Amino acid sequence: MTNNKLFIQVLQSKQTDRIPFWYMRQAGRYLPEYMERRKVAGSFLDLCYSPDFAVEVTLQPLTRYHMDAAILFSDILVVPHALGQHLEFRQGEGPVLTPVDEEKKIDRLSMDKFHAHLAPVYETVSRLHREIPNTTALIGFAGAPWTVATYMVGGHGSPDQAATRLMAFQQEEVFQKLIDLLITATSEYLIRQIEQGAEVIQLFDTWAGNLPDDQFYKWAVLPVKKIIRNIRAKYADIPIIGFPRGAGCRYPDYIRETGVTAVSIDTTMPLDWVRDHIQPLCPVQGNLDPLLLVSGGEKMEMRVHEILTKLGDGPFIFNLGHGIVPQTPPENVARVSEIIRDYQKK
Ligand code: 1CP
Repeated sequence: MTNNKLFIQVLQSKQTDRIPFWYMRQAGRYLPEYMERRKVAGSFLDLCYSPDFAVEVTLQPLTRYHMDAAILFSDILVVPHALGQHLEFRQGEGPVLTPVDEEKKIDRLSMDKFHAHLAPVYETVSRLHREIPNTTALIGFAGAPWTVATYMVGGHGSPDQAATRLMAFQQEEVFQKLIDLLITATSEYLIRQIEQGAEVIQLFDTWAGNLPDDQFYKWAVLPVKKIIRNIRAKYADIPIIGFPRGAGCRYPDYIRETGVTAVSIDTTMPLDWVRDHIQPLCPVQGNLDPLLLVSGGEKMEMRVHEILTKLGDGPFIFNLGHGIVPQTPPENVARVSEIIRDYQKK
């Protein structure tokens, strides 16, 4: 049976008349209606764990821009939170966790209350499944184990993930234990999202690019491969998009080894190279620089056209190369959406 959702058709490598689009972090602080809701909800985590608010915030960008996909409003760090790690989001500081950097701290993490803790997220997925327009696809997501581990071990975001890379060298077996726990937790978490109606899964590996070769294979490729195997044992046909940000020339190996359905490419990837070396392997999603979406104007429009011309023969989904940033003018998002919608395939 043909799926009537454009986004899913492209993930099945089918020809489409129009290029589907959505934006990573399409819900969030650049939207005044989000800030309004966030104030009422209290903290960011309250927003994530309140199905009423989370559903509303997920739908806000769709009301404005009619993307082809909605992404569940949550965060990659609800997984460590549900495993028992302390987590808060401080104003202007981002996430703060109590570091899990020794074996005894890893041993204290547990799956016992995991699904009970995440029940509101499952509820949000289930409601979204019922409420989104019938031509819009619903994306569920999680962080890939490596990226989630960088926050768990370091206790916060960092530009070089040094604490975690060091742990992977100095206490490899202990670190492997943490990654194994994340493989189990993430697989179960995503399977539940699919049960509740997520039609596509995206795995965010924001910090994969900082890993040297052998480490990239060990911590970015293998864990994702195992998660995909676990999911596909239950849901053989579910499309899974990988985002190994910064993988560079390792994208093709990542695709072949992990078994992802499609990849999200970051801003650094040369379009000609992507067309010649990645699109023959799988559908591609990307890769406008989020800062061009801030600056707008002719430069932004020219780049959008260039991306569409070079990758638009497909299979292709228009997106950014990383998430929307808070200072983005909403009218620039409207303009890019309009250009993509008007773009006619040759
Ligand atoms: O309101 C606020 O102040 C919170 C800002 C915010 C938002 C809106 C955070 C904190 N997370 C989110 C939502 C979010 N995070 C989504 C929702 C769906 C959507 O796309 O609309 C998704 C998919 C994420 C994923 C996420 N969280 C990633 C992976 C993708 C990426 O952007 O690299 C990462 C690394 C995080 C961690 C995180 N959460 C929030 C912040 C500020 C950060 C980054 C911290 C850092 O820079 O290290």
